[in-house]
Amino acid sequence: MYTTLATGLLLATLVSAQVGVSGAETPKSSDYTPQQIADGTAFNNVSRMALENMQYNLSHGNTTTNCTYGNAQQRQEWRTLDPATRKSFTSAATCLMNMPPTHMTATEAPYYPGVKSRHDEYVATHINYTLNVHDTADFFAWHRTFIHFWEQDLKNLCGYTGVLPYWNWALDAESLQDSPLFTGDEYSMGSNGKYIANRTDTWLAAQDVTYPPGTGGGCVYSGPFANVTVHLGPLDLPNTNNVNSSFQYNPRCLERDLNPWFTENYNTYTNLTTTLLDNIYITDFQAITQGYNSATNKFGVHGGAHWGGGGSMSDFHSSPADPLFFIHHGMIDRFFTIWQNLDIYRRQNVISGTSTLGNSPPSAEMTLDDMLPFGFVAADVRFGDVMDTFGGPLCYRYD
Ligand SMILES: [Cu+2]
Repeated sequence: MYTTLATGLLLATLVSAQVGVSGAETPKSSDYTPQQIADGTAFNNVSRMALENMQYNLSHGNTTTNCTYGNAQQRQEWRTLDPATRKSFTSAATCLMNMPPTHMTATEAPYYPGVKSRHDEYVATHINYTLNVHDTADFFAWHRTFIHFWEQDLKNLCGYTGVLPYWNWALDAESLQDSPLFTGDEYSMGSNGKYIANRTDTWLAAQDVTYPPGTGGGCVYSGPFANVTVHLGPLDLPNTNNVNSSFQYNPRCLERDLNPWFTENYNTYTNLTTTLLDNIYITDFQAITQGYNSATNKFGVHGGAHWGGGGSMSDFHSSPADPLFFIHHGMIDRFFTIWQNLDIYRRQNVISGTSTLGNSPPSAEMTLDDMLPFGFVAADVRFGDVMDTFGGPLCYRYD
């Protein structure tokens, strides 16, 4: 009894010390002016606060691994990479597309006719678990781990020596088609899709939203990925022929349709900052990030950039076919990491929800002891081991 009380007091002391050092209260959007929210000042400010909290937490020995703030890999925004690193990044991504599958067995192969490459094993795994990793408790943790494995493959299978970059959509939100990511030169992420004129607006039943055509629509035509062949999907695209079965072989070009209508409505600094600061409960934060449970925000920053990329990126099931998926989810993971670290004691290990999309069909509340499935990508991972970017198999932070 005395021991418990003493421990409780000690913890209380440590927590209050942490609060004092890290800058007290979790920031709110009302702490900033609309201008500071719109121009990124607020977002950059809170991301620095999150890093300080993270550093403080780690420097006080709260980590159980040898991963430290100092030796963790530091992920950077794509456009801050030097040109040579960008090129080696896209070359390694292409390498996985040209490599035979590494996990699928000969016995399994007949059931997955569209899986022709190591990269396809990622696409197929995402297809297989789509309804178990979106609008679920493990949306953030599963995608965090999924892109971590891809980053490891770039390094271990394709000789990449850099880190996984992320794509800060807010920098491109107002004019996505002019982004340096998509210039189509050899140091870019490849071009937009070839422009297809005379298209009409599209109505999306699930969101009951009508959107205008984007600035591309056809095949990526220059730079990295201009000559890649996509094998799986699409399963859910409007205005197109979708495949009849999940893993059908459907060879075609990589398509994009950069669409600023989405990014200017869902991926501005105002969108990012209000989502980050106005949702203090994980239930709300994960839903609003994905555009669920909101009458006005039907896509969230997650859906906004998927549909903003368009083409292959907008197919719910097979979107990892476009390597852009992985730097998009790098930003989603950065976003989650900032949210966690803004109130690290309460948010590091908080989860909410089940393992079925929108809890349909109903399933059990997930726990941190549940195993997250990675199919052809890698062995399953314990949920609680990937809540911290310094824990379990992970050792990275964002800049
Ligand atoms: Cu996904």
